[in-house]
Amino acid sequence: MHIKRVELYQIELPLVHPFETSFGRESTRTCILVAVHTDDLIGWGECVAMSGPWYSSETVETAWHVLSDFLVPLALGQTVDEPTDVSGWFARVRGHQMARAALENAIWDLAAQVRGVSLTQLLGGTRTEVPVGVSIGIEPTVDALMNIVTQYVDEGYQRVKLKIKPAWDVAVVRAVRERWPDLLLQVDANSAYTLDDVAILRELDQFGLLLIEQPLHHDDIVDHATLQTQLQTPICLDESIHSPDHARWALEIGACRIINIKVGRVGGLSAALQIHDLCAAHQVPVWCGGMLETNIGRAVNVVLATLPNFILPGDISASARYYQQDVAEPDFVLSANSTVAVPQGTGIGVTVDRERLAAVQTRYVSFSK
Ligand code: NPQ
Ligand code: MG
Repeated sequence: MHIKRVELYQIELPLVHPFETSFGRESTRTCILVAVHTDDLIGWGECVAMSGPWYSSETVETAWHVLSDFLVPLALGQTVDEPTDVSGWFARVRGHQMARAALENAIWDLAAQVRGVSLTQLLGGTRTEVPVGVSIGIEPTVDALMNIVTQYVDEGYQRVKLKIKPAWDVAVVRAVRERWPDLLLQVDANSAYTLDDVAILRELDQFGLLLIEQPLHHDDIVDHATLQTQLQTPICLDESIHSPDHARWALEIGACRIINIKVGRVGGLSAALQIHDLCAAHQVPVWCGGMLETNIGRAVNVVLATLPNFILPGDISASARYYQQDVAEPDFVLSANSTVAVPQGTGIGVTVDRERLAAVQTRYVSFSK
């Protein structure tokens, strides 16, 4: 494959329902789509950075800059056959995982198309459907939260994740657990607690949670290792794990018993595959996290979740959970057994709706060589 052109599209999609976490509340999703052109094919990737530096230090603006000024120039003109070579091009670039992932993933899409296979086949995935769950944000009242959980359970989701933060934790989890004693349930604090809050976090042990996600500092593994010795419930790390090395360090010191893999957070599919294999070697289960992706990023998440160590349901909800109309089709829909079907087409298996893309596009640039 010869990379002759790269386009960046900044898009804005209204969320069907505001999404609140311990770091803030979002009503629209701004993100960047990357299109990589060879002579006759286009590969698509999604940059999951938020509009502000609230989940991680990356933003749409930092990604637009690093892609335009550093990563795209390193890719333009390259001839590549193995998509695992791409991360080597970016080796000198420090950080900016989400920007790198968008470009690398577009080349994975191309690599599968060139071979006439689905990305699942290229990765060696074996599943035709993957178990999924739903991530539910913080609501104004417990009643409002209970109504939303009821809605999703009635839709068929068999795993629920609740966002928590101090003073929105034990009481909320208790209410949900008492109403649905057998529901697969987990919580995500997005780093809202410190080791001073151990007593509160230990109270969560009574609810039979699958995991407690990222309770402490977004860049910590040492305090999480200390906390894990005091909790029955497995700690799952998200924000702290932004490379295969971070995964290795976390496993070596016992900072977590589960890892949430997000292809954007860790720098691309190559890194995600390395973390999947490392965790499998340590008998540590993983699941696929979500960043409110469009169907382009969602397709990659579904494909990743077909790998054998993706044992727990992912935050890969149906497309309609976030957007009234997506930029790519077909939508992912929830099946009766709380799964979504794996795309069967070549590449990532979804097609960009050019009319919809034009309607939601707020910025564009094209680079050629
Ligand atoms: C998490 N995702 O697991 C992230 C948090 C998150 C599904 O909980 C815009 C873009 C808003 C990305 C809100 C889920 C977001 C976002 C929350 C990511 O921690
Ligand atoms: Mg998380």
